[in-house]
Amino acid sequence: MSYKDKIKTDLFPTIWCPGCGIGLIMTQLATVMDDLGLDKSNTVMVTGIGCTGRMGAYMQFDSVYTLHGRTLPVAEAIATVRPELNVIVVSGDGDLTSIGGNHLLHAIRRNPRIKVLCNNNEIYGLTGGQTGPTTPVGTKTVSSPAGATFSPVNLQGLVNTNPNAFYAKTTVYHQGQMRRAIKEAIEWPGFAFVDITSQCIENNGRRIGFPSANEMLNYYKKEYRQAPPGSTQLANHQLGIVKGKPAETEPVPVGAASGNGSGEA
Ligand SMILES: Cc1ncc(C[n+]2csc(CCOP(=O)(O)OP(=O)(O)O)c2C)c(N)n1
Ligand code: SF4
Ligand SMILES: [Mg+2]
Repeated sequence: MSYKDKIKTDLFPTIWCPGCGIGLIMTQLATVMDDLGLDKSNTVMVTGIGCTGRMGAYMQFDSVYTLHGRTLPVAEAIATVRPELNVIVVSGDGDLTSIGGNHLLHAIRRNPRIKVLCNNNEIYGLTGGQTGPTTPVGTKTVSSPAGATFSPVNLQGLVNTNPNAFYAKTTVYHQGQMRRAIKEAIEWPGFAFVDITSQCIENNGRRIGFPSANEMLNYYKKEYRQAPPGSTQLANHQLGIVKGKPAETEPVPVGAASGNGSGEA
């Protein structure tokens, strides 16, 4: 088997712009799925709206293409009723942290056994490059021509509010590290979040001065550094994995313990 068997190459070329980072994420995800023996019988994907959300259509898995921002409750529902399945969410930074931000807070709190790959291009890519909650202060966008004003959300801090959760930071330049982060996330016995910095060359990169995707990738190469082994917190532009303490029991499916809705008195 090869990672290519996980991808519908017959649908190529994809709708993604040449030089977009999303394809690099798909390739590494497919490679890990191949290594771990993930296939249609044991895995389902859930994607959101945005350029990133189209990944589900290009992979050889059953997938749910949810409403904007609604990947996490859909994924939690699947993980609850089909606990034997691997549930993998692939979603944009806007989808997960803006319109889906409330779901993100509560998914982190409940520690469901779902794995989230966040394509963090620091922008709303599909809709033309508007400022989102991950856009760094000062970045010029179509909706903030003088530069984004507000501090971006701290994804690591949010995820680590649950001491059992898993957070990894990687970039599309660091392919080997990204692959390890995705693999460990899939193997983690609870909620795992992989925060992948990647380039939206068309609706972000060129506007902020990168002539091509190659320059953006070189920027990631230059700026990002591996965190020292055993780091429990990653500084800005540090790559690594911060693992909480695995939950002692498999996370209880949401709603299973209380009997709510069972109809019993
Ligand atoms: C309810 C709703 N509001 C707004 C939109 C418009 N919309 C589509 S994609 C998107 C943002 C996508 O950004 P992100 O999740 O970062 O994905 P990217 O395109 O960058 O991969 C927005 C606002 C929508 N489809 N539905
Ligand atoms: S608009 Fe940006 S995120 Fe969307 S496909 Fe093009 S480069 Fe990728
Ligand atoms: Mg985005």
